Amino acid sequence: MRSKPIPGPTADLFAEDSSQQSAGSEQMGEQSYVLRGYALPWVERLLPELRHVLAQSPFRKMVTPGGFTMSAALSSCGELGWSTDRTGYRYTPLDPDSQQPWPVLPDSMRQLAVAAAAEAGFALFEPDTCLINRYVPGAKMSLHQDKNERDYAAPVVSVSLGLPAVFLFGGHLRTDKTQKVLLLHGDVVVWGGVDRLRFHGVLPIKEGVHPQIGPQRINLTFRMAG
Ligand SMILES: O=C(O)CCC(=O)C(=O)O
Repeated sequence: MRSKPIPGPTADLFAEDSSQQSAGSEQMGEQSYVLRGYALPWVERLLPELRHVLAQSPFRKMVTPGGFTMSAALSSCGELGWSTDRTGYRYTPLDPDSQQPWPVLPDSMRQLAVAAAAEAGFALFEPDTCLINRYVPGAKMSLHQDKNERDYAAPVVSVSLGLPAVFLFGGHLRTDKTQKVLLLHGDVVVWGGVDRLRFHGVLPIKEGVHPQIGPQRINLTFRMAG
């Protein structure tokens, strides 16, 4: 894939106008890419399906094993869903709130994730879970590694909708230097292979209102967990 390097740390990450979404890809690491605007052609089909998912398994606040309430609200769909409480992080086939299976992963969402993974060099990606994160202004995600999946052969595919975010992409140690990557509505980040376990996170979301998504950012993170 032909890609541009990520803009340097001196770039003004919030200076861009989200209406000027560019196409193309940027390489963050040996096997990690930002696919600019890649989700845009799917959004119109995807949003009603996402609303349907959230009507079945609404967003909820979760507590980490350390006792902190996450600032992002979460839900899931697919054969497995991710959750956390005081006893640990886990994937389960049932939504712990309803004790019903998580909503089915909608076709549009699955197709988008499979196509984005292939675009980034990961053919045959078959996600069995999509974690849905909702960030209101001020919400963030601390640096972490995605390690609850059974094996790390499959990549992580992460779709940004709504308000802009600054994504932090670090190394294999929490203390490694992070790249700051501005993610706009429709951008997709894919990381896998040698980059699969790199620390990542999201800086607090700035105030704003997105014309389609409102005063929030929704992130869809597809994984093969089981
Ligand atoms: O919201 C994002 O862009 C990243 C989400 C994330 O890191 C995660 O769900 O593990």
